[in-house]
Amino acid sequence: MRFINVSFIKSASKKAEFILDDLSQVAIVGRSNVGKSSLINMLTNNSKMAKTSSTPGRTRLVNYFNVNNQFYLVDLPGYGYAKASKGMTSAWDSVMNDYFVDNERLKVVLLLLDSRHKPTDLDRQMVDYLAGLEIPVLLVLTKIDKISRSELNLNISSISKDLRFSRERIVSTSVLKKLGAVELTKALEEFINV
Ligand SMILES: Nc1nc2c(ncn2[C@@H]2O[C@H](COP(=O)(O)OP(=O)(O)O)[C@@H](O)[C@H]2O)c(=O)[nH]1
Ligand SMILES: [Mg+2]
Repeated sequence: MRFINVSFIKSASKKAEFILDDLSQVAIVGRSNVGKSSLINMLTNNSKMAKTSSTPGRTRLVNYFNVNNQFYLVDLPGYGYAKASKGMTSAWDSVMNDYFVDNERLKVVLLLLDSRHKPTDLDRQMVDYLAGLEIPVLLVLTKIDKISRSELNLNISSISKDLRFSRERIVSTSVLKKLGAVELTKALEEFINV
């Protein structure tokens, strides 16, 4: 499968606006700035497909991209946004909860982690939350161009142990060096019928 025909469909700010048609969904989550929008741009070969961090407004929304009429790639709001007030955080929680709970269309979540850092408490909470809902997760390590291969290997081991993910469910990527798109697409195909 390749991301050939991709189009932005809509942004939803609440449950009533979610897309509920028959297509499968693949969601992308991770803390703000981890590289969600950049990864979407890389997968779709379009540097403008998902806006990057310069437009924070859109990062509060659930953004739907139709891929080849085969599934939706769903860009979810980043967590741990430094400037978010407490009220903002719980609004985030409730939209996310509405999105994840009883969502039969959702086949897998791509949880992005910065390859340079240890998972944060919020990352861990997200992993536990998704596990509790029995939603399959692939861990996507971002920005691997910023570390050496040996550092990457060490970090993969520790993240794998720390979050109890087998290495087969961890994919390393770099938007800058265009690495990991093929591996990630292959991993995705295990979860959606394309
Ligand atoms: N060096 C490097 N920078 C990246 C990579 N992916 C994203 N970035 C940068 O990280 C910042 C945040 O990326 P963005 O995609 O907006 O993150 P988002 O908030 O998760 O959507 C931007 O300045 C990107 O250019 C990568 O693979 N390598
Ligand atoms: Mg973004």
